[in-house]
Amino acid sequence: MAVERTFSIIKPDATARNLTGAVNAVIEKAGLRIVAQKRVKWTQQQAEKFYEVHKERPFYGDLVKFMTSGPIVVQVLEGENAVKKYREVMGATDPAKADAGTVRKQFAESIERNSVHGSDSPDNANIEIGLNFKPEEIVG
Ligand code: 3AN
Repeated sequence: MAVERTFSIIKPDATARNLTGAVNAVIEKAGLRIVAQKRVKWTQQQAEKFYEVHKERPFYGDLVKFMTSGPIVVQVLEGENAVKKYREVMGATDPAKADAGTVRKQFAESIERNSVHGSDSPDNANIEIGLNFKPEEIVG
């Protein structure tokens, strides 16, 4: 199995409730290494670009508004099968459907305010990392 990287966001609902450390504890306990991390506030343009694939979905406008409503923590996570592993650590998009012990089961407020984002494929991980980090900001 190859060591892989994935892109993660700790969303505004989680930073607002001081949960950055609690989310990071779940990530690290699962064996994923946080090899880059910074706290930022996205502009509307950055959020629109990041969520472009959801442009036609009814929740797109609200999602962009939410993701620009406060600080977020963007991260690069590294480990064996990191993309799939982090999806498991996050749990289902809808926290009501998320398994026990997952980040979303423990912390998410709703399907929109669901505390974390993780890339859904290695190709998208590379794209999302490239949108948010310079290569020298990632220290593996
Ligand atoms: P995931 O984040 O689990 O990959 P996606 O990619 O389908 O889920 O959705 C991206 C984000 O859009 C979600 N994290 C969530 O914040 C929001 N979202 C998805 N589905 C809905 C929905 N039905 N209503 C409101 N927001 C949604």
